[in-house]
Amino acid sequence: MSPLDAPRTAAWSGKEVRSARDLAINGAPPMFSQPLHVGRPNIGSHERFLQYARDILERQWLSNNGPLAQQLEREIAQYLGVQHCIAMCNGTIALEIAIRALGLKGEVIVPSYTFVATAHALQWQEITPIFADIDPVTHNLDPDAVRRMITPRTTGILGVHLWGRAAPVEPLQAIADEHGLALMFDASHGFACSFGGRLIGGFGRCEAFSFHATKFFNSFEGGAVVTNDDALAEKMRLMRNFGFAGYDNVIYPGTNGKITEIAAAMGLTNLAQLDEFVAANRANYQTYSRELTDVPGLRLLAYDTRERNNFQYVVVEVDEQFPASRDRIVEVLHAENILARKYFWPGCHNMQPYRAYYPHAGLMLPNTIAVADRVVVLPTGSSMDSAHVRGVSQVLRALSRGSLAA
Ligand code: T4K
Repeated sequence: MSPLDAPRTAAWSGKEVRSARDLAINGAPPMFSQPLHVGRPNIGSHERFLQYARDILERQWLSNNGPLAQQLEREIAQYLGVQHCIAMCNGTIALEIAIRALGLKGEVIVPSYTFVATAHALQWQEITPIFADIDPVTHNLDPDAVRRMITPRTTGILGVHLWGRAAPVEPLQAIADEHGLALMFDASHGFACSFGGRLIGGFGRCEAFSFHATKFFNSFEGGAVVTNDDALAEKMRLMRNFGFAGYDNVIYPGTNGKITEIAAAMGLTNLAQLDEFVAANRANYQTYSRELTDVPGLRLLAYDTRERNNFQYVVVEVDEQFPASRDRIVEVLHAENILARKYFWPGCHNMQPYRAYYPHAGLMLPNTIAVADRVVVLPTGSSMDSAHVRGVSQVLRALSRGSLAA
């Protein structure tokens, strides 16, 4: 079954919101019978996946660099146009292994406006994440802010391609070169997205992807580091498997970062249908764009039409022209079974242990704080269609009439 034929779980009630009494938060039935999620998995052909699963059971090879894991690595490397893909059990371990293989220590500069795993992957290894501010328009690291955070203890920069829009790759590379720092990227949002016409994956020393269930491309849980550096790739392969270089021969300290065969099967299944997932996301994005274009106080994050994007995240910024606060919007939407998210509020610097370690970090992060306070991420994905998007948009449009906002 194609993902686009999959049963729609969240039926639109057909409700029209004309007055405050029509809102679920005021006791009316919700807009949708089931929750609409940010991060509902895109799932490819069930039949293809089940065939892979049957093969795995027949072969009795379940993990440890099995044939499907190797095939997934080959297909991803080819798709991204990179030399090496080292598949991992999740995106966080992919980050941790890449960070360790690069020999980062001391301090590493990261954005605070990201999923907390980016910072945790450093902290877990007793490396201090130093939070640099973002550009309020791109939501990505501001190169000038990065410069300001460099100290004699800095060993690297960990950029994030937030929302699948590339971090400022060239200025960051220039800063890294100038100061002798390693540059790597958290590309968890960036699968099938491009910068300068090149797919994300080949920038910096290496890039780490997440293939978590909620990501545009998933392998249940999973991830990968991709690189064009042969020696780095070899090191990461060893680290992923306890440092084993053959039977009974450990030549490196390592961990268990291996991807299972069943996860690789899901990855291969979904890799074959990436274009369909992008098309579904793009269609939803375009419908949101049409529906919300003239709503004062709401601004849909734009994607550069010259680049490829996976349109995984439908990001709306709420400003003071809108009669309801961002938090009120989220509350109203949740009551309607529309599980919008406040990603990545309140910023890593406001989460533990960072908040306790650096209580004044926010002084250097005005744009991070402002953006985190005004963003709401709306549901999308291949289990949603234009009727769902119109239902979500209808609630937002109704709220924009001040009388319903209170
Ligand atoms: N770096 C960045 C920039 C990242 O965004 C992430 C992950 C990472 C690193 C780390 O990669 P991994 O180690 O996770 O591979 C979710 C995901 O758990 C997380 O992977 C993701 N970023 C982050 C942005 O979102 P939560 O806590 O917001 O997810 P959760 O459990 O609320 O799920 C979101 C929605 O998806 C829910 O409403 C339900 C729905 N859902 C979820 C799952 C797992 C489903 O419908 N089916 C499912 O199987 O973090």
